[in-house]
Amino acid sequence: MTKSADIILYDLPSRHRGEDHLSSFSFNPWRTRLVLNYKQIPYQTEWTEYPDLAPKLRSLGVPTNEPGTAFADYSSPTVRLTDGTMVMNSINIVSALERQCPEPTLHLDAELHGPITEAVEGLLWVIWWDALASIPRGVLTEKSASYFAEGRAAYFGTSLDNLAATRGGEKAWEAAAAPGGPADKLKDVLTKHRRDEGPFALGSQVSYGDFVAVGLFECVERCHMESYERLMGLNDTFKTLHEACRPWLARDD
Ligand SMILES: N[C@@H](CCC(=O)N[C@@H](CS)C(=O)NCC(=O)O)C(=O)O
Repeated sequence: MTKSADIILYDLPSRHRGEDHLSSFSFNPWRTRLVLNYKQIPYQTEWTEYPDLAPKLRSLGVPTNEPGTAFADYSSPTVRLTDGTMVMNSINIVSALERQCPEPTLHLDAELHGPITEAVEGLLWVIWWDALASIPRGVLTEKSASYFAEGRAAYFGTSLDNLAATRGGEKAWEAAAAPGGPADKLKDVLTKHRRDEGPFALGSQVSYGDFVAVGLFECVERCHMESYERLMGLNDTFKTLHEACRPWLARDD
């Protein structure tokens, strides 16, 4: 294995900030990028279009994802550590980075990322449809757009526009806001473990679980502003947490 000075992050490019400024958008890669930015670990981004992920990562010797753990056999985020080791899947990556660079810690031992991931995914699959439909149009480069639209349509059995029409809009936001529903569940898990005052799930200390939630907030903001405003409107905790993490969202490329 060849050593390299910096970690390499294989991330999916967005053109939503302009064709000449490719930037990160997708919620899973954002989890890893937040960790790298927070820990101030030197890294380079290798933009990898959706159709290029599998051939590139396969050629680098990465074993495929365990069935059911990702959208495809090969996924972003994947990183190449400085010793040449390739690590795929955001939870494996944060575990490796915590071992390699323990300070400042992201408190994986508090084990909040599991319940927060569950609550984030519970909310995501209610509110995601309008943002999802906008991704091939306003976010992805031409190379990824048709791959993404066709792949997701095959997976869901219908077009992204039809998903937005049937599952998106007002009824999605009503379902998200129902008492005891997905937004309440996420708010609960983001607040009930606080050890002291502060915007984070642990209170004043940021932990990896916060980055799981903020990955979603940042992704929705970058894909579909109207959905982002509605998402933030579901609970004040969400906006407070997102704003508290802005320093680690600044580097997006
Ligand atoms: N559980 C994985 C999920 C990764 C995942 O599914 N990433 C998506 C992008 S957000 C992906 O790379 N999809 C590839 C594809 O759809 O072909 C993780 O946390 O890293």
